[in-house]
Amino acid sequence: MDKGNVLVVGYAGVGKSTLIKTVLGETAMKKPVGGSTNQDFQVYENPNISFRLIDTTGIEPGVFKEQKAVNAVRKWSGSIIKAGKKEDHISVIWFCIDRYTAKLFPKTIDSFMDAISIWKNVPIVVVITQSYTEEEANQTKEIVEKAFLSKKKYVTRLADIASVIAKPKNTEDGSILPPMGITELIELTNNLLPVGLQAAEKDIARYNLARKRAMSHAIVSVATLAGITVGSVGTPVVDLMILKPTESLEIESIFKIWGIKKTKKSKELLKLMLDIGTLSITGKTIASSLKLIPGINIGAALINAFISGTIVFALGEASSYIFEQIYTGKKTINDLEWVKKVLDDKLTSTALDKVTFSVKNISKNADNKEILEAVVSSFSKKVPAT
Ligand SMILES: Nc1nc2c(ncn2[C@@H]2O[C@H](COP(=O)(O)OP(=O)(O)OP(=O)(O)O)[C@@H](O)[C@H]2O)c(=O)[nH]1
Ligand SMILES: [Mg+2]
Repeated sequence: MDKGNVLVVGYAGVGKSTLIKTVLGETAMKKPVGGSTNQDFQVYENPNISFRLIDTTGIEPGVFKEQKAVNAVRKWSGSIIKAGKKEDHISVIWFCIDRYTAKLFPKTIDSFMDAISIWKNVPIVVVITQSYTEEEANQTKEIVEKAFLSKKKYVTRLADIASVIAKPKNTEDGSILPPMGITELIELTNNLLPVGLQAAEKDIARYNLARKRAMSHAIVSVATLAGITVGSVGTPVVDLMILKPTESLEIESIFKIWGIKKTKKSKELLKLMLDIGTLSITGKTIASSLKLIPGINIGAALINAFISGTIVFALGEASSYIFEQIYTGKKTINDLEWVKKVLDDKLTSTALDKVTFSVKNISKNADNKEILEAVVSSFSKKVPAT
């Protein structure tokens, strides 16, 4: 399929590459496409989406470097035009900015517009990255709008302002801020492409389903790591109630990804899921069955960390599945019996088998990352029948 090209520019370190990875997926990021040897302009694509993303080296604040970055974009754009290949032309520009660099924007908008001046009528989307609170996002938005309003010729170029979080963030108080705004950015970018390049609505919907799935997995990883940390206690038996806050954040964050409306019914559903998550499987059951396995030579803290990680992981995977089924309309929010069954299956029998099978592969002095890997790989492996 013919694709649009989106040039991703902005200040250094605001999260351009991270955003591209979330929009296109890890695998797309492994290898840039095309024969370009220019390290400052890397082209990435995913075969299933209507546009490529061109990652650029960030603009360092500071006069000399800024001018250098401006010249680099001008020169590169000029070379694209000169080469005369229409399929390489830029169709949309994402300008990435975060709450810190926003303060510099009014002073740098002229250089920025100068850098992209070759792409005369190309729409610009300002992407506010790492947009953790609405208040910060709004302040940033206001600065951006004002700067674009400062000159008549700039006003018409600003097509939209989008706020995103590209990667879940763990805060110090232990909460999880889920990714957001990604599928919306994909949709609005598709709509800005020349009509011939736009993907059909159903293709975009299918693609965004895959993105939501990937973002759910990212949350499950972050939450599992938190569960491993919390659960790493040296007592013979782990009290699973200590995982409740982590599990609650995990379920809530995944719920947000799927954009299901928060109603009385959905709150009930979340509560049910959390209750099953903390109660259906007891640490005692797992811990005592572990003792029956010959050849386990890791300490109680590691065993507990692994059990905790497994439970948070299994709950997260089950939640992702449940919310996806509801989002796609295959199940409804009223299907509580079905929800119970999914959770029971995933948490009780499956988790127990996986724990007892994989715990043997953990080394004596494993760190939390190694335990996370063991948890994840135990779920991707088939457990042999015993
Ligand atoms: N948690 C979280 N971290 C982010 C997010 N976006 C960026 N980061 C982090 O911010 C740092 C910089 O992100 P990059 O994606 O490398 O930024 P960049 O704009 O490509 O930087 P340059 O290529 O140097 O211009 C990395 O440590 C990222 O992990 C986000 O949405 N959430
Ligand atoms: Mg980068």
